[in-house]
Amino acid sequence: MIIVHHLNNSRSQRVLWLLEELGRDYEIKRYERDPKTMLAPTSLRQVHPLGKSPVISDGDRVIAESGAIVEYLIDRYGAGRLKPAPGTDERLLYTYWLHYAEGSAMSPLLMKLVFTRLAHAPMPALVRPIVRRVANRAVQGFIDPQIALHLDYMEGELGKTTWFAGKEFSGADIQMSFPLEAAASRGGLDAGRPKLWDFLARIHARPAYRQALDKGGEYALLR
Ligand SMILES: N[C@@H](CCC(=O)N[C@@H](CS)C(=O)NCC(=O)O)C(=O)O
Repeated sequence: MIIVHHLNNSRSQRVLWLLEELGRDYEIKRYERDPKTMLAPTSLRQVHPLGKSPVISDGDRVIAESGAIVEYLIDRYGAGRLKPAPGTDERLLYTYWLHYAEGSAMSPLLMKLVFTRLAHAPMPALVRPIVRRVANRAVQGFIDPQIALHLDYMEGELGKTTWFAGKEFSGADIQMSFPLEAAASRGGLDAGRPKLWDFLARIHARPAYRQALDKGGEYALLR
């Protein structure tokens, strides 16, 4: 039985969605973020030393890192679905976006989250204006332009194909959902990028996506 170690409001929502698309049975083991630090509970480190989500177990195997999980589940249980045929241009796109989501797109979004929190963190009054100034300069001078660069790029690429890896929906779209939902919720995805909004509307309309939401519980990224 596949067990998904599921942290609330996290990337593991993607894994639930994928399992629903694949029609696999699975069990959810739930973990709650610390409301102040937003970190996962240390009990998750008993499953994998980093204690991050998602992590799954499948028999004796423990697999972490969402891209690796998506690849593993599709290779093992997809029966040829949700990934383009080997050797095709679409397959190369699939591999590219599977890596790009966490390797490139998420970096500036995470930086934005950290620097924005830093600017509003409790701190001695004396240093507050300096810290806020530095944080705001980092966001305005570097992070926001980087996010815009990535969003423009993704908008352009989705203008060429229906889904990220071509005409067919694939695991690459599931992997790409998280940076786009994060950008929609807090990272500058504005109305000037209609292809990306249309992508989000199309994935949110998928029955498997809705079923995963019902099972996973609160997913504040959608707000
Ligand atoms: N690149 C990793 C990122 C894993 C990650 O940072 N997960 C977040 C949840 S979205 C987490 O576990 N945060 C809580 C913590 O760091 O304690 C992946 O895609 O699996």
